[in-house]
Amino acid sequence: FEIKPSQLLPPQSLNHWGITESALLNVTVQVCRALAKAEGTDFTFPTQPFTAEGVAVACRAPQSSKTFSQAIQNIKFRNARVDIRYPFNASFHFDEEKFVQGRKIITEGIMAVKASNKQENYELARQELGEILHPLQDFYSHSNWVELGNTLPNSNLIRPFSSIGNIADKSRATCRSCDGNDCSNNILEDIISEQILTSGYFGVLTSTKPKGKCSHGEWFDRTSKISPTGGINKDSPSSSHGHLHTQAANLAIAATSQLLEDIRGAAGDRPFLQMMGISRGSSKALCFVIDTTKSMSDELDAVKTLTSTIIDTNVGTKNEPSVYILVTFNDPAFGPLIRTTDAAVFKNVITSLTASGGGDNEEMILSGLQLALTGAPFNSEIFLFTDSPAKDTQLKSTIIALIERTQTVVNFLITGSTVTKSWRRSELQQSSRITAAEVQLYRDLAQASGGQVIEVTQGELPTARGIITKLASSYMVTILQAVRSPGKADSFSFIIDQTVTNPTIYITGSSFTFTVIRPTGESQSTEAAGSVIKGSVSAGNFKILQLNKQVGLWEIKMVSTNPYTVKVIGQSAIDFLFDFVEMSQGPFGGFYSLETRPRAGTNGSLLISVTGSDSATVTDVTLVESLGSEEIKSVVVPQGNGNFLAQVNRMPSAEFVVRVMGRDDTAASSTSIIFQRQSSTNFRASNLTITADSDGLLVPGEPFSVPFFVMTNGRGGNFTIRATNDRQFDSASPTSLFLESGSIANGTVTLSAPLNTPSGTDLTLTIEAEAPEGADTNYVVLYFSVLKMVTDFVHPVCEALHVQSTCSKNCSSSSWDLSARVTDGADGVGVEHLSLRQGNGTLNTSLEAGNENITLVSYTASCCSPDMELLVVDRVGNVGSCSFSTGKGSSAALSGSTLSPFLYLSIVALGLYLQTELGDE
Ligand SMILES: *[C@@H]1O[C@H](CO)[C@@H](O)[C@H](O)[C@H]1NC(C)=O
Ligand SMILES: *[C@@H]1O[C@H](CO)[C@@H](O)[C@H](O)[C@H]1NC(C)=O
Ligand SMILES: *[C@@H]1O[C@H](CO)[C@@H](O)[C@H](O)[C@H]1NC(C)=O
Ligand SMILES: *[C@@H]1O[C@H](CO)[C@@H](O)[C@H](O)[C@H]1NC(C)=O
Ligand SMILES: *[C@@H]1O[C@H](CO)[C@@H](O)[C@H](O)[C@H]1NC(C)=O
Ligand SMILES: *[C@@H]1O[C@H](CO)[C@@H](O)[C@H](O)[C@H]1NC(C)=O
Ligand SMILES: *[C@@H]1O[C@H](CO)[C@@H](O)[C@H](O)[C@H]1NC(C)=O
Ligand SMILES: [Ca+2]
Ligand SMILES: [Ca+2]
Ligand SMILES: [Ca+2]
Repeated sequence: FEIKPSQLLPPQSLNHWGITESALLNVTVQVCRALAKAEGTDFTFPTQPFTAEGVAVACRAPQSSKTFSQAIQNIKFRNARVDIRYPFNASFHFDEEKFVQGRKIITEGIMAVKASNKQENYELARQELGEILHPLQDFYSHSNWVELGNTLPNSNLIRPFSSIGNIADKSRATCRSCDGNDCSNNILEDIISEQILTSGYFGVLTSTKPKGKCSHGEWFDRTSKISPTGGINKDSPSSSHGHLHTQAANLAIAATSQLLEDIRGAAGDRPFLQMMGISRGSSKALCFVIDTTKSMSDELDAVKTLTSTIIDTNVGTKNEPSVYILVTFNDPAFGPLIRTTDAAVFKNVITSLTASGGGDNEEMILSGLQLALTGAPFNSEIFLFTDSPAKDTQLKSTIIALIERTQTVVNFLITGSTVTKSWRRSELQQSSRITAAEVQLYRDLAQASGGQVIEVTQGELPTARGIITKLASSYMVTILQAVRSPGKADSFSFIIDQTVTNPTIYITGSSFTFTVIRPTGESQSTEAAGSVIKGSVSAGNFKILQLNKQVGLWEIKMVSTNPYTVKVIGQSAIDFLFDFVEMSQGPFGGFYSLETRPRAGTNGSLLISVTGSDSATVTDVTLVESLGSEEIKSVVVPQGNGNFLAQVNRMPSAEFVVRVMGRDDTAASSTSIIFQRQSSTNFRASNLTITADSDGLLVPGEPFSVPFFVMTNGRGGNFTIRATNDRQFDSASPTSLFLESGSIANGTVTLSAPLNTPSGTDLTLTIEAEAPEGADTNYVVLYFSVLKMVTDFVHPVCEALHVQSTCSKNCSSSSWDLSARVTDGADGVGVEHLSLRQGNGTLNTSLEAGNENITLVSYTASCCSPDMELLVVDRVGNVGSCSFSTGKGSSAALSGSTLSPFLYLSIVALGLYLQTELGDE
């Protein structure tokens, strides 16, 4: 299928984006419906066609619509990237009869997705998932599966070691030349009648096509110009076999749904939804990075109280974090990252923290922060507590790269700084350990991320609770954010729209005055409650002003000679997400999202999606210089499905933020909503280009190479290279590369994971290139998954031992029960979990005495629930399913081996339905 945007394709054309989105929305709806049923709550299907917003609402998780959209977007980008990265590798597209090789990519990838989900590395799971959906979908477009008359997907593409079909011999002719432009009859009759599977050859070299084989077809494919001419692809309605495009696309959607069902079976419903960015409470993670060195003894108690209170306040509410994350750091130790969805577990971890060690005054702060940035979901809000300067300042540029890449916000809560010292001289005399110059590092990092540096005394720490709770709450949106360093008088305007609640201004700095002017013209310069300001909180270097809501254009005037930051936030469902994208120069066109800084001094594009409203549109996208007032406007082109491409003639030369203006003409409101939102993250462009291949899986104990390329449009010279990974795995790479302006240099990072690294572990590798004298830097951030060789590809099986039923005509007065054995076979890795997919009876499991490889299952249900389906997953994620039933209307009492003819046992695995009559057991 195509990866070009759908507006460049003929009408009714489905591309990889649309196919992927349909299946993701479809399966997510199925999962939410099943969960609602299991929980006994109502479920209303969203209206067709499904949208992320509609599905999030049906899943009772409207607050997750942004993270859900983002998950879908990531998977789609990763899918499309396959055409950009490997346009000519036939295995990734099921071209050239590479069926076995294509299937291998899919089945290995499925194992990686399952292993990543098991470790709750959802970001990585999405990446892997996108990559394998591409070949899976291409099978239906590039092979003759549809022409063979198949109306169901080929389930064996997601199962290793099964028959994909009757694959044509290398020497067997499969096509004849097309009749002019008419290719509808070019597959040979014997191929069709004998149900032989083939696929088209594709490439710029005609010599790659063996005699008599079909071609892919269309302009880029030279092989289709030699006999047999023409092609068989169904990529779009105008392709050689375009008349079968819709059928192929629908099969691709069904096949994608089937693969997702398999992932769901292995993960379980809730974790599957988490992979999709949908959680019950808030869509946000709560992420703390805490200094546990001795000097924190006093503060640590305050930090514990603070964090415990935040956890308690939010448990069970809409603001309950989707996941809790903690990284502690000391010196020289830091980490590990602790990640849990269980508030009680998290609180225990926090309350058991103790302060000790650390030696000198400087601590491993950035190392701890690096772990948090790589382990937290994208767009998280991190809170770092310390009283010390950083020892590992060499990580600064790596941290900035990770901030830009993940669009995560980092907030520092600093006790014992000189700012607070001047406030409470006596109290801090003995505990002051951090100078203004040292705090500057934190300011730089916070500023890059759009976060705050809050300097307070230990006694003021509880005041920070409100800030944390607010920043980590659902629906929090940034409306404006600006920094002036050095400080100067300036004014900032912003729009508060109808959807925004609790509009609030955060100011950090010292010795400033402000004036806030609301749309109707009243102004206020004091923080006491008044007509403009509803209330305020101040402590240390920060001030929070809560505004009396009024819709329209506001202004804040600041006067200060010291550096300051102004941030306007509020709560609203309407928000946006975006990626820097480039158009591929490859054969298939299409966007790809940058894993690096965008190019400086040239044109650039951003793909923007509005979230939280199906009717909202983007009207203006502006790149605003962070420290100054330069603004670069873009041309906005709608792409359909709530996506907008914003193109600028030139990327800003200084740091910038992305400001989006839009409107929403909802039926509910007579006036349209005009809204303003802004990225928290500050971005930079670069004259350096750095690319790296980020594919493949890391096998523990085996060296893994990551080749990378660096190019500069700026001055040449010796460029510093830094390759950092967040797991402290052994790694080797060049430390510098010589580059002439306009030339390309290459290097390789070699990594190796220790033998005992568990499958599903994620590894984040940041490769940075820095121009001479630090004039410019660029980076590429790569995510890898560790996967031990999987040898067990067989799902567990069930065997019914005993079924007994007293079912009578009146089902509610009778019940049935079942006992069964479940095993993963002698060579299997063992059963990991069992769950009920269908049936509302009671399930009990135990291990057979003396044989831990056998799980005994007993199940009792009312005769009104005559069917049950058991899902059985082994330790590497192979999913088996067994269905049992008493049969409707069956009234015979059953016992022992006298089984009702209605009773059957079936084993369904990965879509293959195998039904076995038990009557003759
Ligand atoms: C295509 O990709 C597969 C899987 O990564 C790889 O094993 C194979 O060597 C590649 N083929 C070519 C021709 O590069
Ligand atoms: C939607 O997903 C379900 C499984 O979750 C699958 O049975 C069904 O075929 C899918 N629908 C389409 C249109 O692919
Ligand atoms: C950017 O400029 C190049 C030429 O310099 C042009 O080929 C390309 O189409 C432009 N891209 C966009 C998105 O305008
Ligand atoms: C890129 O190079 C141009 C000219 O060589 C220079 O003016 C500009 O500052 C550089 N940009 C960055 C981000 O280094
Ligand atoms: C770059 O480094 C190499 C070796 O470290 C050195 O020989 C060379 O002179 C350097 N070139 C420049 C332009 O600094
Ligand atoms: C990498 O650079 C070396 C020279 O340093 C060159 O021989 C090699 O071909 C380059 N590799 C690639 C893949 O471009
Ligand atoms: C069926 O059984 C239930 C429970 O024993 C009883 O309440 C109900 O009246 C019975 N219904 C009929 C139609 O016999
Ligand atoms: Ca310390
Ligand atoms: Ca220390
Ligand atoms: Ca197994």
